[in-house]
Amino acid sequence: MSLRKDKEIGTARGKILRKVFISLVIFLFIALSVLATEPYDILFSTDEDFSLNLLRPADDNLVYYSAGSYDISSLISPGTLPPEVNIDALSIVGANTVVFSLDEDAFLPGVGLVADEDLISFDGLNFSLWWDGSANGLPPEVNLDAVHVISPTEFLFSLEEDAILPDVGLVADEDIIRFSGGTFTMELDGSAIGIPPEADVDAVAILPNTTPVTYILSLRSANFIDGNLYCHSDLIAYSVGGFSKFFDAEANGIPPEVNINAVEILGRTHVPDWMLINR
Ligand SMILES: [Ca+2]
Ligand SMILES: [Ca+2]
Ligand SMILES: [Ca+2]
Ligand SMILES: [Ca+2]
Repeated sequence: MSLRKDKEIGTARGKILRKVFISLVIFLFIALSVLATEPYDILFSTDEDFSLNLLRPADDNLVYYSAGSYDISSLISPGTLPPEVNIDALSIVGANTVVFSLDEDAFLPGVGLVADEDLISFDGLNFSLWWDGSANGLPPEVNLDAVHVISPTEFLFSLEEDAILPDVGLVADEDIIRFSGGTFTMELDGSAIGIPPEADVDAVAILPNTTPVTYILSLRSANFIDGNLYCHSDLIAYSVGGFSKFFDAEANGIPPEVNINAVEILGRTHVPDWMLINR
């Protein structure tokens, strides 16, 4: 084979490699852009009543955040719950149906006494006892302070106090536990992944359609994780890659004294059918 032919083949190979490389760069750029711009809406509740522009959200309201603006959600309209109760955990489980928990035992219309470790559902008309905490093995003295429903029979939760649970044993208030098919398992061992033992996780959700799974967490009080300070209203993303700030509530107008104590994340483009809601 002549030197010239060798050169031609080399040049052709170089061109192909360059094209492959450029295509790869373009593909990665598009993939990363899609990831970065995936629009999410946030539904949350706070530990206290507060003022936000013209809104006056109460601790038993759900606040809806979308593209820089806030509204009080009509999923549980103001005045639906007794004014003395505080929602401390929330998840969307179906068309207009919210599963939530309260931070103290209370009487609810149509249900009667519900405990702070129970999960209650509201479909826009009626309250029902969705999951009876103590009947399923939670010590009655603990408070369930975070929930994320994965399917009608499986959910993640956290407790406000350290406690001993069936199947898993001692769980801490920064841990996330999975309840599935009647069995408790450790989903996220908080201190093992770097959350300080003195911190309490008070809200949990899962970012829709993420692989590996990305959890969204909030803390009850400000703490350092991996050298970064997260305050009580921050939403923190956690996946195998580590922790990052997902939503800075204070930078988005929430008064610094207000703690976000319940959260749900809604993907605008990839919401599972069973989670579709009218907002
Ligand atoms: Ca609340
Ligand atoms: Ca509760
Ligand atoms: Ca907790
Ligand atoms: Ca919090």
